[in-house]
Amino acid sequence: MPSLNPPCDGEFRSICRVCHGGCAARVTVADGKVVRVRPWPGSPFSRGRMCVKGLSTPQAMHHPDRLTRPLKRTGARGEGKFAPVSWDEALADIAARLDRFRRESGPESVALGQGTGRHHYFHVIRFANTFGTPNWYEPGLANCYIPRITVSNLTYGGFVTGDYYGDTPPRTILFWGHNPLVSGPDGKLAFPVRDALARGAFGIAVDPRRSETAKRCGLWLPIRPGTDAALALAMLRAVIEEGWYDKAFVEAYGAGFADLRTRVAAATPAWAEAVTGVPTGAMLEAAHRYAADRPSILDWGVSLEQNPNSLQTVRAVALLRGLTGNLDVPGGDVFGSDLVAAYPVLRQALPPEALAKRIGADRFKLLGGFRAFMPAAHIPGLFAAMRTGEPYRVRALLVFGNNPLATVANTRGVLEALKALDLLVVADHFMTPTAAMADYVLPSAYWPEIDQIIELPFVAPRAVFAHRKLATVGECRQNELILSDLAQRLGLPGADESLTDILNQRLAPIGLTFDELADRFMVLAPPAYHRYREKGFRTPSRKVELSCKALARLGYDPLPSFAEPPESPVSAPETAREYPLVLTTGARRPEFFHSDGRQIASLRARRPDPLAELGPRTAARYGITDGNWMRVKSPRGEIRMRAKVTEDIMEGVVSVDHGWWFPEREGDGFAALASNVNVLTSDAPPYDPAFGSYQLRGLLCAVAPE
Ligand SMILES: Nc1nc2c(c(=O)[nH]1)N[C@H]1C(S)=C(S)[C@@H](COP(=O)(O)OP(=O)(O)OC[C@H]3O[C@@H](n4cnc5c(=O)[nH]c(N)nc54)[C@H](O)[C@@H]3O)O[C@H]1N2
Ligand SMILES: Nc1nc2c(c(=O)[nH]1)N[C@H]1C(S)=C(S)[C@@H](COP(=O)(O)OP(=O)(O)OC[C@H]3O[C@@H](n4cnc5c(=O)[nH]c(N)nc54)[C@H](O)[C@@H]3O)O[C@H]1N2
Ligand code: SF4
Ligand SMILES: [Mo]
Repeated sequence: MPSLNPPCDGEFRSICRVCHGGCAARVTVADGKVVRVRPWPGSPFSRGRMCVKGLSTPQAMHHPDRLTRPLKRTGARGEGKFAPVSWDEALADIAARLDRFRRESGPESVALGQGTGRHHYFHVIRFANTFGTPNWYEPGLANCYIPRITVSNLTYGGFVTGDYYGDTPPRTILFWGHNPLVSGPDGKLAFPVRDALARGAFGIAVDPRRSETAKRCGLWLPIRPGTDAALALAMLRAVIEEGWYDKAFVEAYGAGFADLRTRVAAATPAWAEAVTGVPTGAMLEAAHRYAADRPSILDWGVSLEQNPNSLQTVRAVALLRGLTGNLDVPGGDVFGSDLVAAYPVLRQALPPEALAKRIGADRFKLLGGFRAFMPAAHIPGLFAAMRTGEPYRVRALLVFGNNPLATVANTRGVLEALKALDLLVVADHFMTPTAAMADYVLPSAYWPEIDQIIELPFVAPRAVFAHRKLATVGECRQNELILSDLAQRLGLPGADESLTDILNQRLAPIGLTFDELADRFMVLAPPAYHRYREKGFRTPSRKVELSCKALARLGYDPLPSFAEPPESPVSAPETAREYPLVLTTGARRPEFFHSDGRQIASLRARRPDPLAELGPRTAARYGITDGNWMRVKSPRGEIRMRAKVTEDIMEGVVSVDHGWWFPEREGDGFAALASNVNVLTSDAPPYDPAFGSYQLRGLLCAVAPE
């Protein structure tokens, strides 16, 4: 493993990974401690800026509550009593137990869980594959990013992100269920988006809230949560019937135009207005500008995926790019340039009979089947298996950087599942509600404490960066190294390969070793456009699949459609009598990354309490006043939030923060259920038929003052 960079004023270039953004940073190390983190100006993605989360890294790394030694449970499960143990003792015992479960109940009885987009992502998959278990999960996947990636691959042969970096600026940016000025890291960073709007791009925001991004847009389309597919179908229809689509492009590169035209014929603006609440005029202006005032970026978010019609919702929105030719053009949405090799996840090590046992794979073919982009287990089924032993026992769960008690739907069900396990191991930076349930809690490294490479933007990369271990706090270890140690103890395939070997393999296509890239810090690919003109798109038809044959072959609808959310005022009027408001959850906040960061004083001071946003008329009707505590209830449970009464949200909609727990209330189980929005959500069917997505946006709720 390479040692520290030669000291240079005690400052090193690195890449912030508090979120999955990747802002370039200058890290000051003194006496082995990270004392300061500031932006590094040379990255085209972060442009000399960082956010409050990244800048607070030294506070987090040297926080008095940080886990610095492995801990073993001494009390009853969940009692929160632990004693320090050595790494050797912890890992020897964990390995011995995993080996026993593997022999007694099959490798599929061991599951792995991980958080979103962390540096160790592919190493967790590698461990699962070589151990022989098909059951790993990440709480996003079915509900985050995988639908967007998979649909892009099926529709135009690759994932695309906005070209915020070239010489041609976008003229129009359509932000759909996405608030990148706050959440930017999904796919790109907030800063270039902010710059593009400041330089005059016309923004359009489809969002029930007038979000930070919507406030900088020329047009806001307030939408009833969960109805995005209806709006997209109507915009597709308008683009076709008004003749705003790019005729030359569609003729040369569109497959299935006539079928799509027939499918969207009934999606009139009046119908869509009745379903979505978006006024017809705004809807048509948005469609016209996106199609005609080019180049245009369509910047989409996770809202499109957190519903049981995620495949067709994402498809409907994706097709706007295909009809308007805003693909692979300067200032539009562009493909990446694969600079480096894929992470060797050793997929071939997983035997076919194990594949067949992956929970949910038989039903959700684009989440867990062989056509899936990154095949994973279906979370509701996996947690049910832990609770019930059906279809087989899942006895152990190893969790790396994930807090399912905060971030997975149906918190009470998750709690029961964790209680039923024979072994729960959690690697994290802090004791969390999930870690407090564990048999072993392992102290993990922060980003300045690890060696890794990162490609940006995610999944459509144009650059690769290296970050190198600069310091170590206590006995904290990088997750990849914890997994490699376990792999060696278990004698798994590939266990002899070091992390440096793996990174060197990945970098071979650009002719650099990890050490060499670490010295250079970043390698950028030159911009590339119009690549389809040579060989077409990377789809079976070599065209943009407006009607998608591959979906039809898998048994899914090749054309997009709308389905009313299963729990809505329209589809569940009985429930709506008691729960008359529409609930949406999880809109991101600048201070926190999901359930992370509540113990960092500077961040918590900016946002001390969990908020529920609602409009003034809605608040008045239920006696709720701004700044006071209130109750939010759903058919599943009840939580306590602080009311934020604001004009910047559609009346009748309540938007509730997610990820809340209270590190300061350790003696009280961190009050893990008190303000946790996933107490209100459900992991019960229906699910999206292709991805298994469940509903987190567009449910029903009621509110009351406290
Ligand atoms: N209701 C509702 N639920 C949601 C969502 C929503 O919008 N609404 N969003 C969903 C989405 S899109 C996602 S992606 C998930 C996210 O869900 P998670 O990935 O579970 O979220 P985090 O809270 O970021 O991560 C959990 C833990 O990772 C730890 N951690 C951070 N970095 C590292 C590291 O490098 N190593 C280790 N070992 N630990 C680390 C943090 O301390 C934290 O305790 O939540 C989902 N849940
Ligand atoms: N600061 C910060 N940044 C983050 C994260 C974080 O936790 N904190 N998480 C990261 C992760 S894993 C993800 S997935 C991304 C998510 O980031 P985004 O994709 O931007 O998603 P959100 O911020 O959750 O929601 C975006 C907007 O959708 C609106 N919305 C809610 N329901 C609906 C709906 O049904 N339809 C429409 N059209 N809009 C709706 C919300 O009001 C919100 O303003 O952020 C990433 N970046
Ligand atoms: S946006 Fe993400 S990567 Fe950038 S400074 Fe903030 S936390 Fe770090
Ligand atoms: Mo996510």
